Amino acid sequence: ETPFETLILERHGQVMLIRLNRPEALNALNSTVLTELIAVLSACQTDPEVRAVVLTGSEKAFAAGADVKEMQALDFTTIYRQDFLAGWSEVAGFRKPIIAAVSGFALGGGAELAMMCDFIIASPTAKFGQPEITLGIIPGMGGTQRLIRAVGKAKAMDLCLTGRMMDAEEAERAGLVARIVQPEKLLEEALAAAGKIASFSQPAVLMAKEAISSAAEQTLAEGLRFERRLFQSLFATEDQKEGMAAFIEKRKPAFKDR
Ligand code: CO8
Repeated sequence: ETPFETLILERHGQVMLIRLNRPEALNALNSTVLTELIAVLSACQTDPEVRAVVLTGSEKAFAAGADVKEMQALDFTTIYRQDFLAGWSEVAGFRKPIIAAVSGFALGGGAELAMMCDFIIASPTAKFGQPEITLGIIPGMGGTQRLIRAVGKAKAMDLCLTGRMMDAEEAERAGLVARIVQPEKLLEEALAAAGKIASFSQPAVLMAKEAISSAAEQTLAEGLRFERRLFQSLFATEDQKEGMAAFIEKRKPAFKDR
């Protein structure tokens, strides 16, 4: 009943589960996926009933990259004039929490899409890589920028220059993956994490995401000041009063997002 060609949507309480669904192409990201994903995220952004998102693929592949068959015939002036791939920044700009649940291949644009999410929960079968170099190109939606921030220069260079894949364990050790969970528990754990996040005061959740996301873009001094201002502003909310009163009274808080 989903109106989308490349996505399957499932509501789990206040969490929207988005499944990439192009099994014939290992969920390769073509322009339809981009258009549909932006439409869904934009709807999630405005829907007050959606408080967190989980993005996943299939057991075999989160996404095996940009769609090579779609890209093959493109030439420079065409993709430069349309600013090819610029649309993906809308995914990175999604303001509510979004968790990537990764099983199988997360390659090229697939790895980059996972890195646009706030954190990655992976099954032991997950394989991350930036194989663009093997195609005569380089990563184009953040691979050279987000990967180095996640795993440091040594591994970012290694992955982007050799095109090799790293497994879930290496990715977790390197800081790319937040948790590894058994394949049959992957979605359950990602949905539980998203559900937990959804239960907290939304202003605090959004500000936590905004503060952490800004870290890469400013100096430490500016970042600390930004964090402190956001922190201070939360004392203008009823939820701060409620959260602290509930703690002291040893009861569950009833947050109102105000
Ligand atoms: N694009 C299009 N089709 C793909 C892609 C892809 N990236 N990956 C797999 N497929 C297709 C295969 O062509 C195949 O189709 P068919 O049955 O019609 O031949 C089907 O999916 C199944 O794939 P395989 O038979 O190859 O499956 P294997 O299990 O043997 O191998 C691999 C799995 C190792 C993942 C292999 O498919 C592979 O190497 N895929 C390409 C990976 C790759 O190079 N990805 C990087 C693409 S470049 C990129 O992402 C640029 C980033 C810029 C951002 C763009 C964002 C939109």
